[in-house]
Amino acid sequence: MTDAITIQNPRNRGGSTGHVLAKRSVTFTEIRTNHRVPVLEHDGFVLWESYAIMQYLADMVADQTIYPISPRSRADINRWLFWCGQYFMPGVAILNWENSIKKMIGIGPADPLEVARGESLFLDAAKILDEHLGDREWICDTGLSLADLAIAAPLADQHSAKLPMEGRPNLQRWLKQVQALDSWKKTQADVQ
Ligand SMILES: N[C@@H](CCC(=O)N[C@@H](CS)C(=O)NCC(=O)O)C(=O)O
Repeated sequence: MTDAITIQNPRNRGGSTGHVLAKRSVTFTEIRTNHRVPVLEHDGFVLWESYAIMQYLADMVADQTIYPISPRSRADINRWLFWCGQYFMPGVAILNWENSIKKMIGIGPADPLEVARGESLFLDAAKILDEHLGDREWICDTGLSLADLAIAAPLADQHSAKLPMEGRPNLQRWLKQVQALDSWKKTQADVQ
């Protein structure tokens, strides 16, 4: 059992994100059922899939506003979380792998065919999000929500992943707005 919530972080594999663990009950290898990070362990409860983790953590905070409990508000936020996993992340993941991670771990140059595939997927999804953000401050009507945080997170690597974000002014404006949040800056400082 632990006295603190642990989130296994991709940039700090096998360790915690800086939250101090009083005691560890399990090793990362034991809990990484899906062979991916992040994984949350909270008092013996193990949870993977980042959006499920975000929802769980939000639900534990009284009076939070980033994941409101009304069914329609939740449905709207959930819609964008599913959209992100299904349509936005595939392009981001390909470009991150080809343009950034392969170089970082020294396994050769980017594959141009894969880069083209990633760019095409990314551009299709970015267009939809950019248009959606044209007349709104945040992705969902209830204000800043888990949808903004989940979708902005992979864009932190936009330069190293060479994500084609040019010509998407609403997306750029929204991302700057997320990155200007105090909570965002605090988290970024922890992972750098
Ligand atoms: N849908 C999953 C994706 C998890 C995922 O693909 N994580 C990557 C890092 S961002 C990973 O663990 N890759 C394998 C590795 O790095 O060993 C989630 O949102 O948690």
